[in-house]
Amino acid sequence: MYRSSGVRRLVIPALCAVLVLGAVPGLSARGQSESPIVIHDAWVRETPGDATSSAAYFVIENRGDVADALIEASTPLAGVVELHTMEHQGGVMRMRRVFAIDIAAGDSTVLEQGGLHVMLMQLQQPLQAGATLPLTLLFDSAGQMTIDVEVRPARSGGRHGRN
Ligand SMILES: [Cu+2]
Repeated sequence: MYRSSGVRRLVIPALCAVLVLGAVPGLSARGQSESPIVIHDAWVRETPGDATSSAAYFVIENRGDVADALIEASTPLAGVVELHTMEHQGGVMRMRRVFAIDIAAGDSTVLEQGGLHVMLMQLQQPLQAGATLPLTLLFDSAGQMTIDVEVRPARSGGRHGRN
């Protein structure tokens, strides 16, 4: 309200210029998928009983020419969200926090059960299959995006058919 329209006029064309430059390789017709980062097959595990933690999985595709990294994730439904990986430690698989998940240029990185995942803790409500959870992802280069993540039963894999 207090901002003069003059300032807005300067800011908006500048943003558009950045978005258009970013879109040159893909030349999206509707101009809404400017990001070189594309998320596929996003799902989050249903929570059994009164569990308050879960994990989200998806494939991150980097269609751009520069390497990128997922550095942060958040959702209003969880108090704490961390990036995790799984690794062997003395014969036991343990989760370990990581601070970046790299996606090479022109490549994809898979977050899946038994590997990289987005850990959701302090969930404020149970996650029931069929619901969706908004997940905001912050990339080092591509910036922020929010995706809808489908809640699926715990036993299903990340790549089962959808209907
Ligand atoms: Cu974890």
